Amino acid sequence: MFEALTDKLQGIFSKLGSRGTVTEADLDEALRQVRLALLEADVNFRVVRDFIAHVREAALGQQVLSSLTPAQQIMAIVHDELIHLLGDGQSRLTLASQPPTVILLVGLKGSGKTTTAAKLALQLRRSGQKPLLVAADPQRVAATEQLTTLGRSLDVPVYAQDGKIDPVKVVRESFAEARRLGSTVVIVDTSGYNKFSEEAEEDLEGLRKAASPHEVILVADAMTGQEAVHAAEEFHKSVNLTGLILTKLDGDARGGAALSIRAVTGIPIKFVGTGEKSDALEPFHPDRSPLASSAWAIL
Ligand SMILES: Nc1nc2c(ncn2[C@@H]2O[C@H](COP(=O)(O)OP(=O)(O)OP(=O)(O)O)[C@@H](O)[C@H]2O)c(=O)[nH]1
Ligand SMILES: [Mg+2]
Repeated sequence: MFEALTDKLQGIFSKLGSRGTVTEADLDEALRQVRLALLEADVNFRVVRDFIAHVREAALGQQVLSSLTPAQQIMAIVHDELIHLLGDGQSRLTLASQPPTVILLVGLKGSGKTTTAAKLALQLRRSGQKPLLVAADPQRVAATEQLTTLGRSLDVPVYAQDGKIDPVKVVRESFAEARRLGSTVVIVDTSGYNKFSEEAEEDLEGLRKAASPHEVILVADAMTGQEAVHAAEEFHKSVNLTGLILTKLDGDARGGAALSIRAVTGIPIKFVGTGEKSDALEPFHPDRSPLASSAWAIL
């Protein structure tokens, strides 16, 4: 993730760093190149515009051009702004003071919700929780079976109903099962939508009422670029997301969509998916990502 962008930024900074003095024109030229690099990495144009404006303003405001180390200080500003884009600090799952914690996973079709539900269950169990997976997707053929199989392979219980299911009923009735099993976290897998629509809004509102979730997490496929950014905004407007999980960061996603989703929604990235296997889920640390360290690499 972010490799190409990281390389480009390093190139821009090392050129700037080779100069003793930096004029305002040099700054603008470097920012023009940063802008292009971000756009090429598929960062949303509004996010790029704000990013460049902030960096320029900070650089001129802090009078870095007249300092002894202008290039370094510009890099430091870019570095801070990149971390700010990715989110300030790690964001953990909110656990309910009265278990069970209820987590609703929502998103577009094929974004990785079902896989992520299993990954989360595994991760939570490793941290001492007792997860219950709930199969509340009536759309996808064999969705229930997919989750049940994943649960079985991880030895995590799955609450599912047979036949044509009503997801709201499934969610309501899953709570009795959670009590019976002493589950501390209930993870609800929901239907994927081709695009955000009124139908999606209605379905999710029903599920939200039935589940009273502590976390509503958008599972977004980082490979789908600006489409994922747009969908994230729509989902957030309608269902009040509390967190993001970006999947498929092991693929050749340019990373820009990931950056943009977080920036346009203001919602923290809680985890990233880095593979198909159930243990390929990592907590997200904005300051440890390679992108954030790109500015430091040549200081
Ligand atoms: N490489 C990679 N593949 C992933 C990741 N997460 C999910 N996948 C794959 O993406 C495909 C879709 O995953 P699902 O979990 O079924 O997606 P979904 O959102 O539940 O799909 P629907 O229920 O149809 O909306 C599967 O082939 C997964 O193995 C990831 O982080 N990396
Ligand atoms: Mg699914």
